[in-house]
Amino acid sequence: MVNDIHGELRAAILAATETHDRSGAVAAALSAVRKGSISIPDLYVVLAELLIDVGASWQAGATEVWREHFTTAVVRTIVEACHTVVAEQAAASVGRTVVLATPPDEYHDLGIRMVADRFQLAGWTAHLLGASVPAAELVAAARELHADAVVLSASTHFHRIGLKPYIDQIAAALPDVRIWVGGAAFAFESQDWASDMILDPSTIASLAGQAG
Ligand code: B12
Repeated sequence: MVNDIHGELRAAILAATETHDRSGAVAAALSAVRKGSISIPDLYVVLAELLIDVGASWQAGATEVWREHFTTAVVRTIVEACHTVVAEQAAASVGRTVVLATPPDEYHDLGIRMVADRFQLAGWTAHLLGASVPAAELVAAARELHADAVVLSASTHFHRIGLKPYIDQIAAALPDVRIWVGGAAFAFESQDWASDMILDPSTIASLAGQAG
């Protein structure tokens, strides 16, 4: 039943993007969330899977690059349109603050945008800095915003490797701040990483005791 609803919503969003109907895609997603047919985290799983499929289709030469970009842009609009619902549905404050970003030159930022909402829903104060943030800027933000945790995302092998020296700088400057990582680059290769540093999104609701 739940999978039917997810499948129907995915088909509606896909049909709208195929006819270049951004407003229709946003309306389908928001109405499902507002009706309670799907939770925000589950909507984000549907959107992520849709983008992975569109990316695979582009890689196979079946989808032109502009269509992949267009779908990404529509998904971004849906996620931003969910902001008021996220604020309404957020749990009571757990008194913890997280700063989220991607490291320099890592421009895949939709995943970390979704993760920021999952922290907010779990009662955290979540400050998303966005993509390609230099270490010194991240440290300055974490200090000023009194962060208990820094959460970073990498989507490519290249940026996962670059995260190591980046994290070393952040950890040296912020020894009391918890650092977690995640993203598509960790899905298949993470053996060089301490397992308690790689964050499983399904555990976000129970993390407050592990930071700060
Ligand atoms: C959209 C996209 C782009 C867009 C990004 C737009 C943007 N602002 O985000 C653009 C066009 C800019 C782009 C560029 C490139 N891309 Co690209 N891109 C994609 C695509 C199609 C979708 C990515 C996406 O948004 N997915 C949806 C989001 C929601 O999923 P996600 O990021 O995985 O996040 C989910 C989870 O991973 C998790 N998550 C994410 N971060 C974190 C962090 C934590 C802590 C936790 C707990 C969880 C978590 O939460 C999300 C929800 O479930 C993928 C295809 C794919 N298979 O993923 C390729 C892909 C990621 N790109 C790839 C590549 C190679 C590139 C380029 C190098 C291409 C090029 N030759 O120019 C450049 C690099 C740009 C750069 N310097 O960063 C490769 C990476 C291969 C690899 N493993 O190294 C992929 C996999 C395509 C492929 N099959 O080759 N890309």
